[in-house]
Amino acid sequence: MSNTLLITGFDPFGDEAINPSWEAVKQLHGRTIGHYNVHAVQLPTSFERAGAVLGEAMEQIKPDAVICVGQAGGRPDITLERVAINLQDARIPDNDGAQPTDGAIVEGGPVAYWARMPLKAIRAAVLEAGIPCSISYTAGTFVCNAIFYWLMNRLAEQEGSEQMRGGFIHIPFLPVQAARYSNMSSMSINDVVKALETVIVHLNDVENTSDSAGTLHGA
Ligand code: PCA
Repeated sequence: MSNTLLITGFDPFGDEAINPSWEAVKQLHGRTIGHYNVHAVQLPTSFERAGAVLGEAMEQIKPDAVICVGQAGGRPDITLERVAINLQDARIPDNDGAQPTDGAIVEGGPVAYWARMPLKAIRAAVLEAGIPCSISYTAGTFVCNAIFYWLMNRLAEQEGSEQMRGGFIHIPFLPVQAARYSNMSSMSINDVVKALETVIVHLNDVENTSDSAGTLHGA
């Protein structure tokens, strides 16, 4: 079987000179991992442009699955996002200087979409590989949540994509970024790449619904 997987990373934003999501996904470009030929594309950290660039890439590549990856500075582990919400509310300007507050991503769209990945089975596989990983119930309200919502909305509306896998993964800072702060979490690029490889290999696993990923704190 030869399927195509589109994986995206973002360009640097805010005070950062690099974005670990792009540093990691570009290492996967052109490789065959599990059942997939992997194609990596960079998205701009822009509310206005990110969806258009992703849409264009999907037209060209016609992927069988899409995973978007973004930086979540301060998070200590790989976080598999469970839900995308129809809200953009930016704490800092994006790379176009835009800072939308309190707006919908898709006017009149559903409040939220679930990820289309077996998150618990994937989490178990990533942990088994020795890499810290958890399920997250918020991708925030910045560009990452926006592209996640945009993707899931597109998969919901596009004919023939009922079975398509799609989702969003946040990753920590790399050590070189964390070194500029005090007490900041980080993860090595090798571990991030290995985690993403593991996600791809297990993308079509049967979900382990008896494995609770619940949290008391919502953190
Ligand atoms: N992280 C940001 C947007 C781009 C990125 O890598 C976010 O979490 O929204």
